Amino acid sequence: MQDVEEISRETDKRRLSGRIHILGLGNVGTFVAHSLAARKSPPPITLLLHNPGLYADWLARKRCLSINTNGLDDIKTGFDINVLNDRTWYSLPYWKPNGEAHDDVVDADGKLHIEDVHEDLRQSQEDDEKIECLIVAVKAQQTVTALKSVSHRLTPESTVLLLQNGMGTVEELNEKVFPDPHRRPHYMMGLISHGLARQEPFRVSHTGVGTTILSPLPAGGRLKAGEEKDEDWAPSTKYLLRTLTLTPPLVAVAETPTALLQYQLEKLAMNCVINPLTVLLDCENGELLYNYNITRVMRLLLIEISTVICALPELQGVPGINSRFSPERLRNMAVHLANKTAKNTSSMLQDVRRGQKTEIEYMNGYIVRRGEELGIRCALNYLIMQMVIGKSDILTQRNAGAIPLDLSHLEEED
Ligand code: KPL
Repeated sequence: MQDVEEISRETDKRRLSGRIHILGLGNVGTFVAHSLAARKSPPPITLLLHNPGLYADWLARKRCLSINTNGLDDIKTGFDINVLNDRTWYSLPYWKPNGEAHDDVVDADGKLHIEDVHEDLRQSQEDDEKIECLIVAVKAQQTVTALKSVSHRLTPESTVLLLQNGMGTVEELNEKVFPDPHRRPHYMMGLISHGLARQEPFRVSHTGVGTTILSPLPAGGRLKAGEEKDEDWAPSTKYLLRTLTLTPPLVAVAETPTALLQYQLEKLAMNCVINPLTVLLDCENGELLYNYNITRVMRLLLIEISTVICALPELQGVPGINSRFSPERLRNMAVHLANKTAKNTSSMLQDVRRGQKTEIEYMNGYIVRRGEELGIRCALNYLIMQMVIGKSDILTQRNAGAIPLDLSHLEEED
């Protein structure tokens, strides 16, 4: 809490509560919440669960987040909860108002009493407390819906940190959720390279130590060429940045907006080739290698991607852009990454197999949109994007048409 006091002292603004809200509890959200809770003096944390089913999972996991490293579970508790039910957020604090912890709703053989879930929700208060710091770790394609559910709790003093794959969500949020520039929150972006794999809800395994690169965005969200002046960031932005960079498991560093943008674009270029190709060829990342035809496809896609990135107005005047984003360097990086993650099923292929919408519109779609603004036609990236959407629709329809068979009577006869 020392950070909150320091930052409040530096400004004449109202004192910050220091509370951090987290929306999206997949791998990244769970890892960040757990890391914050592992601090010597953890900030107050509220996990935002977007439906009562997720709250039931939370109770079944005994209100704990766990990170598994080298086979050992590290368990953290003490999180306050908000649950979204019928468009209203309900507050379920970790401690009851009388200071007691909640009773266990899971019996000795691990069974959840569902009536307790509903009772908890019935007894809880509506929560429309303003949010100072919000960490958003939902997928790019869910960001607008997720932010709409909390937009009434965000103010121009709030800071929203987006931690996700893909690009273009800030532009979409400005258009669809915060159209009035005077009522927008401050934005921060981040890029996580830790290896994380889901084991079950609220339990994630940390498979490789990476870094977290963070940067606030200038007002409005998009950078302008040569605009790298020392901004006086808002108190909630400074607080969130300082808290995260002082949270050891995240290995977080603060960068300038232009430096972060370049890391994001490198990651985007990798995702624009590996992810859609693994979907279309239904293969592991490593299977894209040592294949002349696929190498040609990668190279052609990267030529378009490189042309768009090198022409981006926000990067003009940045030294070394043309060599950092040359098709050759990007291809070497893609080959290296596909090799390093050879046995992985890409996140996009996992989404397609689960029948979920993919991030393609925030990957190749982003390149196509930025290309259009600059008069560069990206026919190949457009084609790849349409193929991925088409393939994922075919699979969804196929699954919807599958006839569910009730085989329980056969099991009974055995
Ligand atoms: O980031 C990835 C993803 O799957 O989204 C890669 C690097 C392609 C690893 O699978």
